[in-house]
Amino acid sequence: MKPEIDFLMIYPHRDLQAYSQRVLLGVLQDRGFSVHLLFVSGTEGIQKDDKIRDHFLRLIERSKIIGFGFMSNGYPSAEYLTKLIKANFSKPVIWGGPHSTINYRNMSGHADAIFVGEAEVVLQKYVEATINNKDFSRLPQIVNGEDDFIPANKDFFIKELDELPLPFYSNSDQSLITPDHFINSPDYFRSHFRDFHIMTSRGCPYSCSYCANSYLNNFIPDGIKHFRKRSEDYVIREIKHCQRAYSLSSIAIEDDLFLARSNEELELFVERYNKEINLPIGITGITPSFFHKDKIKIISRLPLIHLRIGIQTLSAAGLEAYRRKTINKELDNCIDHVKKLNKKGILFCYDVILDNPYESVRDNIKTLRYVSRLPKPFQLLLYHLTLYEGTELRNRAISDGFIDINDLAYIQRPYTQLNNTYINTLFRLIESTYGLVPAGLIYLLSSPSVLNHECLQKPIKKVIDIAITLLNKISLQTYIWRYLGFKRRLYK
Ligand code: B12
Repeated sequence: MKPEIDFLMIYPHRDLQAYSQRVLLGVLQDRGFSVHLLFVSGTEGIQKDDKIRDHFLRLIERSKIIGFGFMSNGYPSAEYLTKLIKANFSKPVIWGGPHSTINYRNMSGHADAIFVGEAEVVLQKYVEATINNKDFSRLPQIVNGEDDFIPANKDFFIKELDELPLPFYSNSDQSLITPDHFINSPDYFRSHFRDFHIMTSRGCPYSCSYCANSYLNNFIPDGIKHFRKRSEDYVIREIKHCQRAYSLSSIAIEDDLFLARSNEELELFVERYNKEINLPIGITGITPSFFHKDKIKIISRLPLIHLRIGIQTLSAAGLEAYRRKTINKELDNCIDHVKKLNKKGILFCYDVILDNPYESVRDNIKTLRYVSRLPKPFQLLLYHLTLYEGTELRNRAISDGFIDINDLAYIQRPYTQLNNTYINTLFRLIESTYGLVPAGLIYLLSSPSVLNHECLQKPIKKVIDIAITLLNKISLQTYIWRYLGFKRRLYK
């Protein structure tokens, strides 16, 4: 008989990083509770395969409390699995994460309790109370349909992130369910957790209208800073702790804004990182407005492999709609540094958001032409604009008739699935050639003489679509990367 689990955390996703869920499990483990982390990548396996369903139900049977942590795209899986658990057991099932925080008022709960906001303190108190059969109805941040909702207060929030115990990084006490397999071998986790995504801070001072961040800030009580950083000492300890459990080959800093740290803080981090870790490292979530020359100089001393910059759009209409009017300014001033780093084999990745109903084709062309001139090669990451609950732009798009609130499939659309338009095909051409397609050709293909003639666009689009399929088949990246000596493999 396998040991009982005090708290089973289910993350309805295949991404083994599960950062927030590991932070919460770290806290519970530190308080002496036994925990298990289960990844469920789609529910097809559990629905169709009796053996996989049995594995799932056996894990539930061993657990005292079951929690789900998810974003909006994980909601359907969380709902399905909760119903399945409730049909077979009478055990407490709770939900938390950004989707629950934003939507708790209108979630037709199958869960016993929905947690609102950051939960390091309240979850631990809830688990303590539930396991000891004590009352938890006076705890804040919990919606359970019976008691009045008590909003967050600062005694239940982490003021300094360094106060937290280290997250749960372990190669045991984890399982993964895919459509075809149930996996719980420590070796699998050790060898598949290679690239460690770490968050060295929380929050973002910007309020881009497509991001739920500013809405999530409403759930941070007075007296707690919206933007909080971990010290470099904590970050280094966390990486070492993770290295003990997994065979890490690289690190990626996933903060909204790593470069918002002061130059002194960055210096300190670089010094300790190089001395004590020295694994290849990438930084994502770089906002152009923080991409200053002095900061670039400091981070260039790291064993850098990639830098990812959120451009999103260059058009005035797009920047206005996104509330990012001043954000892209610094990028132009740093192009020389980009070129230098690029030559050293550091891969630049640029995020661009497409399919914004508030942008015209002319607006898209501005972004397209700008991107085509960036120092090459680079990786272009194209996103279909999906407006999640709680975002300012979603409310605007609903009142302007661009989103049907009854369309439940809306939040399920993968962000990689772009609208099939001529202009998006040109973006995809840049994407699949890693920017190597000549800017002159992009200018020609986006010139009025083509755009004003639909009869021209159709055959050109067809040819480019075929070329893109072929390029993807021959895996151009491997050749380019080998030829140029690039250090970073690409984002998938
Ligand atoms: C880093 C990040 C990612 C990373 C990793 C995320 C992670 N933590 O696992 C990556 C790049 C993988 C990612 C992917 C996506 N992300 Co993201 N991401 C972020 C970002 C920048 C930080 C998230 C974070 O770690 N915050 C700090 C942690 C501590 O906070 P937290 O996650 O909210 O967790 C706390 C509480 O929610 C609660 N909690 C969490 N889980 C549970 C479980 C239980 C049982 C309980 C009780 C409580 C609880 O306690 C936690 C600790 O205090 C945020 C923006 C932001 N600043 O929040 C967007 C954000 C969370 N992402 C968002 C989105 C939309 C996505 C994607 C759906 C994008 C896409 N189209 O594919 C995917 C979904 C991937 C998935 N796992 O399902 C949205 C979520 C909005 C929503 N309505 O769900 C945000 C808010 C940004 C935005 N665009 O508005 N993301």
